[in-house]
Amino acid sequence: MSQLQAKYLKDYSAPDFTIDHIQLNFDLNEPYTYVTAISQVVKKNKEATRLELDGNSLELVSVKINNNAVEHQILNEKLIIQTILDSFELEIITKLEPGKNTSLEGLYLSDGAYCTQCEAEGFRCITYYLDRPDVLAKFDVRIEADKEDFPFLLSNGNLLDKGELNNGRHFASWQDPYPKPSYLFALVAGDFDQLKDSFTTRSAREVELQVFVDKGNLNKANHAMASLKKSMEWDETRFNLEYDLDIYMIVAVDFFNMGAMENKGLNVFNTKYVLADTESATDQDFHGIESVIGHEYFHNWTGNRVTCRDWFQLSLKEGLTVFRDQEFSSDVGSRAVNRIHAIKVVRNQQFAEDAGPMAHPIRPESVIEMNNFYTVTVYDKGAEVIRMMHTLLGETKFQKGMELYFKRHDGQAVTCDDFVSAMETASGVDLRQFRLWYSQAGTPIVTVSEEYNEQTRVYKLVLSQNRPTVAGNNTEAMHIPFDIELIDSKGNSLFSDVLSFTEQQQIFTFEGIDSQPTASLLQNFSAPVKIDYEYTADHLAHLMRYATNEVARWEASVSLFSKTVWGCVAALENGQAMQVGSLVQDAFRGLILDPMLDPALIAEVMNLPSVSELIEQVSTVDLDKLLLARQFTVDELGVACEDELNARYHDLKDQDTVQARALKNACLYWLSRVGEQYEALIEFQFMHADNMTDSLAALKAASNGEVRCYEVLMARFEEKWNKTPLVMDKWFMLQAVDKSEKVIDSLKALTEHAAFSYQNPNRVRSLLGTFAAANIEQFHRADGRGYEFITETLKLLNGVNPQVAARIITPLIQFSKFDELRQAKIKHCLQGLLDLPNLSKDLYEKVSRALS
Ligand code: B3K
Ligand code: ZN
Repeated sequence: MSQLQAKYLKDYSAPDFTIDHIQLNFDLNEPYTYVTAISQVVKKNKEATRLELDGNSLELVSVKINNNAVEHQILNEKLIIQTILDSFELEIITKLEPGKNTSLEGLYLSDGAYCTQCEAEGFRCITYYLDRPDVLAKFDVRIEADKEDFPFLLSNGNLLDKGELNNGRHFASWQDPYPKPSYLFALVAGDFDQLKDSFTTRSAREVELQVFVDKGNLNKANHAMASLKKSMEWDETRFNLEYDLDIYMIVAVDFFNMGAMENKGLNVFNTKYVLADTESATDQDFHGIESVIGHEYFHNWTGNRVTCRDWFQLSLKEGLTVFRDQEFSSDVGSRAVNRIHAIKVVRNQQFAEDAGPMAHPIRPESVIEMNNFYTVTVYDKGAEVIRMMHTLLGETKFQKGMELYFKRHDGQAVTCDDFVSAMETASGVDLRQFRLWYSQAGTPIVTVSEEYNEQTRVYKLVLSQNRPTVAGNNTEAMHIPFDIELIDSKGNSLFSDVLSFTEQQQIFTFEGIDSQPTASLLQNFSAPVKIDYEYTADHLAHLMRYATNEVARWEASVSLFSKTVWGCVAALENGQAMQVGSLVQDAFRGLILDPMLDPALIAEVMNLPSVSELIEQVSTVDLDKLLLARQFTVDELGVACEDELNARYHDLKDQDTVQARALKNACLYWLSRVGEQYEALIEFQFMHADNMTDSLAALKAASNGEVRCYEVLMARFEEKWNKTPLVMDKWFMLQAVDKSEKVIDSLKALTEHAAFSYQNPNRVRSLLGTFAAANIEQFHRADGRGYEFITETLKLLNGVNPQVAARIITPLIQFSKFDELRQAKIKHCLQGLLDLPNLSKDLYEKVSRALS
């Protein structure tokens, strides 16, 4: 039971002992692998006599201190040794069964290759250790394995030695010169295709670059390699940061719990974020690869060179590194489109987390299972917090802050507060109040009202802030950078700047304003808050046309669409007919044909807020009415804009750019429901597509329009791709969002599909995760079968892979906005999980929080 107890940030204390060097020897064998760990332990607290080493599901073979067997005990998975020595050599031998490890944490086999995942606390599944990020040691690693099956033996740092052994075995020795916490350790052993290249840093050091992929996939590794080189160059130019080892390796594996892992010099990646060619991967996949490769690379400084003191500080590295990867994508691509994507993640997923049982500040204060805190709050809201500092300081001072941060803390394990202090000292900007963003959870709501006086020509904006109480600590007013533009009736910009909103209520006065202006509020999503302001449709249409900021124009369209949908919901409630006014139709018509706008941005606007995005805007929802109202609005707009959609589609159809494809396919999607006549267009695009972006878009349109050829196209697609797992994931995802009643039965049948496996996280997320997260209609069906189906899945996954289970459960615990009947059905399912005799900590933490 003690395993299920929370740990608290306030209880942090520095370790009594540290380890400054470890020699790790792996004797890789099936079914048993032996690991010998020889650590140099140093006592830090003179009073301490009890060394407690973390472990998890380990079989201990032996323990020695200075080469002598030593008395020890194992208590709650920890190895405990009493000692009076100030420093000593500790040798521990453990015995592992990687082939049986389906949790994909620690050492496991992925398709016949050994690999590791240690963050957050997976190293303790390999050996007993001080498995905490503030213990930094130099690692030497020696790997032995069969040469034929495992020709590549990889670990962190530089290769020191390799050679042949008896019985067809061989070895390799690696040395990482940079002290690191155990979570950054990695080992890979397997047979791969290898893509090699090199990068010359700006101080003229030659770095060897290697990407390892499953045999036969070499031609799909080029984009990953190009992305790596782009990232290295960008970090030098924008952040003045150079790579620090002679070699950088990326290994792609198909069995992986998340996107990728930034192990020092040896990143391990989910194949999804490495493998791509135009035939099998979409433009979006290409973009995702570039951004994740960038993210992991950027961790080398923000995460590895300077790491976290404890796991509560996770946002120190993740928020900052997400900010860096977002800036990278924006500098090398469209800033507006990238910003819109980031805003959507925060609004739809992070706000939902804030409103649910797992709400936590970006620096959490209590944790049961650390893996549960790799969240949109820590990552994406964390990045918004860094972005706000960037807004308040400006690029130059922000970079000075970064420089000071590295100067002070290179080689250390530090806190979020250390980061803010560096920013503060270097810039001279007072960030005392700003620090509340690290400790207060929940989404602040900014209520906006305005006053205009024609006589005095004074316009006033009154802002007040409300903070939801999460864990009773959100009592202080926060520092909110509030970006606005004031626009006159002719569309001229009158004022544009970031207001520093720091009080509970604050009035901002603008003089010399000739007529009532239209305000564009919280431009660029300058803070992760919600706005409470009654926009009129005219106001929004004006902003859609005239706001200087592209993101603000997108924002206005989102609000206009949402307002229309909610208007339809109200009509349904009052027994009136739903209506989509001509103003809205005209606004969208104008937009589709706008020759001045980046087509990708228009596509973004046409990607209308989903049901879950709409739910985020209200505190309770009548789901059935919302579904009807949204579909009605979408269909009306499609019919109203048919000519424009059709024209734009044909205009773009032969253009070979990412932007053109994005808009063309957005048009096809809208047209798919306009009438049967578009079935042929969809089918034609599918049959003639020479790239995955277009074929998948045709399938999505076919599914959305419920056209007759859908099943035939899906069958063709399956036939063509059934041996390519990443493409089958796309097919599984389409199956999962099928809105028809029979979907649950189909999904059950698909779990028997040859390409599906409960042990593979990508497959599970595509088929089952997508159903829970994106098929609102069927997951939330009134009879509760959607909940039951996912609960059954979770019971199964609880034993196979708790981390994956704990990700998939998210939509099931975010129920507070739904009606009582649905809530009761969900709670019943959650109770069933809580009653499981062997419920993992991962699920326990989420389920118990949801039910309490
Ligand atoms: N740091 C890893 C995530 C580890 C998740 C552990 N459950 C990838 C990343 O954020 O770059
Ligand atoms: Zn990261």
